[in-house]
Amino acid sequence: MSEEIKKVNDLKSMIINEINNANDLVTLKAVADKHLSKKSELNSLMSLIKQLSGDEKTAFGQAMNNARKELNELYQAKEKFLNEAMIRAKLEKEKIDITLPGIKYNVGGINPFFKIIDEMVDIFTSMGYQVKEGPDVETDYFNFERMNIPSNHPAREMQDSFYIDNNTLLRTHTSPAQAHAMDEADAKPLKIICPGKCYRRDDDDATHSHQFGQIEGLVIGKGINLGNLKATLELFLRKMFGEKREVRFRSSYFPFTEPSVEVDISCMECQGKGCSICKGTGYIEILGAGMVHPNVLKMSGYDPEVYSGFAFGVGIERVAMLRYGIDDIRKIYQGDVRFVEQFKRK
Ligand code: FA5
Repeated sequence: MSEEIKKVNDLKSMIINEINNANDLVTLKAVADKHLSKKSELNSLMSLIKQLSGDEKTAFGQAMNNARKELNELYQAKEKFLNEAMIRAKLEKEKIDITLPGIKYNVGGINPFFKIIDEMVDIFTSMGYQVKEGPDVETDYFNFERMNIPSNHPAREMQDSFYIDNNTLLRTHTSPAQAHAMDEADAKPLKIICPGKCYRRDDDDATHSHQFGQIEGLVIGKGINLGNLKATLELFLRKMFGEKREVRFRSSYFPFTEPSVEVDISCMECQGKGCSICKGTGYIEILGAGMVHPNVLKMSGYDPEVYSGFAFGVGIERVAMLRYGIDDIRKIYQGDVRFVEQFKRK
């Protein structure tokens, strides 16, 4: 064996050792970069061929080719082996014991406040209403002036309020959302509901809270009349409370509607006989409504000689109380899971 071929074989043996000793893919790649690349020491031995004679050249060339082939095959086999070993180790680590019991996630209930909003939105959208929302923080102008309640009007006192500054307050009812919607509608017909929160300095008791929800409704068009309002509310009340519940319409007063009505439902606790919750009346009031006052129409850019409309404001918690037999409004806000769990998702 020529000295040149011996050099090739010695180097080959050394590289085989290095490949065999590489126990991870990073080390193996480093060995390949060093010994199997174009500029490797093994390839540089090719320059020895110049000093060899004919037959020796052939033998040397063969030895070089065999060395390259053998080393490449060994490298590929080792790479495959290490890859498989890595996957095996990963699988072993991530092994799942399918016989273990699963983790049980408790599904919570939905607060009846939101259940009623969803149900009312379903009922009214099925009648062609669109849902709009107004801001919780209102200006005096939208909360009162645009609702035909000027600064000296006694109706302001009934909604004694939380002010942020002289001109800004937490809205006392969802009715100002009417004015925003009418401004946006640009004197065109409207059919909307606006769910949201309201705030008043009311003393908290079984049926009153300083923070409560309302759903405002507003329909404006040509020839809209009180009969339309009554039919709409009756349909809503029947869908919400069923056929058997007593419903009472009373005439009332709101500065922004004329004529005005209020609607009561027979008390869930005493079925109309009179108890402490309904304060002996047998009924609980759930909404105020009426025909939109001509002044409100005018302030919102509608000609009251051409357009008319009706509006209503329904108390969300009161509907929830009457619907589910909740005897105290405060239970809706207390966050007691035992209470909310009774209103499981279907
Ligand atoms: C109003 O707020 C009028 N904006 C309703 C309206 C809209 C009339 C459109 C005409 C046209 P009232 O103050 O009566 O009206 O409140 C309406 C409903 O909100 C009540 O029937 C009641 O269900 C609910 N509500 C009022 N105050 C409270 C309170 N402190 N706690 C819980 N619910 C309340």
